[in-house]
Amino acid sequence: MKLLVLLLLLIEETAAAQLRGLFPAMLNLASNAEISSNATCGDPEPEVYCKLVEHVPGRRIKNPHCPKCDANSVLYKERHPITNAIDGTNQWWQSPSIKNGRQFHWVTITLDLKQIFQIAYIIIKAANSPRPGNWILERSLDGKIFEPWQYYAISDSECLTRYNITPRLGSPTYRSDTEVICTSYYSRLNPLEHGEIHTSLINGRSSSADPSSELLSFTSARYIRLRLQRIRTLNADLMMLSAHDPRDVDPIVTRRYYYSIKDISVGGMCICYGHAESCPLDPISKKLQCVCEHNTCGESCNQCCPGYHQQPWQPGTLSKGNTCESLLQDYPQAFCAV
Ligand SMILES: [Ca+2]
Repeated sequence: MKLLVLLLLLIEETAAAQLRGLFPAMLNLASNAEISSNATCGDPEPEVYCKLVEHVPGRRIKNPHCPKCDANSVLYKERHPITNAIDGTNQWWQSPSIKNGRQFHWVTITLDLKQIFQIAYIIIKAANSPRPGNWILERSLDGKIFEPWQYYAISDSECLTRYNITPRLGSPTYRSDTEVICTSYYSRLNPLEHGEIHTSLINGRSSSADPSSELLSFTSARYIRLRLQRIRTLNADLMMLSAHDPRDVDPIVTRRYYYSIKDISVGGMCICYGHAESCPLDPISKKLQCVCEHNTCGESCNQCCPGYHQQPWQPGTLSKGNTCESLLQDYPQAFCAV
């Protein structure tokens, strides 16, 4: 009797797996990415910087200390390479301060995930500076053509003036699967250190519960780019910095303005079109590879295996397995045989 119950449960489980799509686990894809930036503090020359938090009126600290960054230092604490943004420790990346010139408002960081994934969210954590002010989060499949995922601006009015997009007020929301919004929510001055930026690409969109093909395509990326375009400054310094070349302004002011990033996490998964729940590293290709089920084949389980073409291939969804069925026997008969 017990054996029969177990057998029935097994059949039920198998049937349920046929009924719904299979999805691999979400991973932090940043930890295996290649990351690069076009500017880093202390490269090529050592430079001194000060922390903004030690210079805010009312919070003035008696003896602010202004450390040195030096990309070639033997001391790891003086080096702030971009790899610090994905190393899983509290070490951080830092950009040159605007003491070096106005051009250091514009800094680009690129992550290469080395294959195309479906990206669900990106979390960026600042280190010893406020979060970036104006910037664009972009994605690309080929590393050549980049498209925006989201715009961030110092104020709602800068969404319009800089990016020509009506600002989404308050905490970000999305009206469609592929809407690209502009938000000032994550560019606020406070906190002055260790602020976070949470960007959701799937949750909160129309078809997030059972993603549409538009949403799947919108969230597909191999390359992720952060185009930083304006450092957040204290309002008290804004006028002076707008009116003058930063190199003519007292370095006491300008050396406290730079970007810093302690961590970038990219939550995403292999694209297996709802037909694999496992996606291990292939030792030969060095890529994550879907273990296709539902009688599917192909690199992304994107076709029916030979001999299983009774119906055309369809992606598995949260509600439907869309298993490829054999030409020789159909499923009800297979279950009767068990
Ligand atoms: Ca880190």
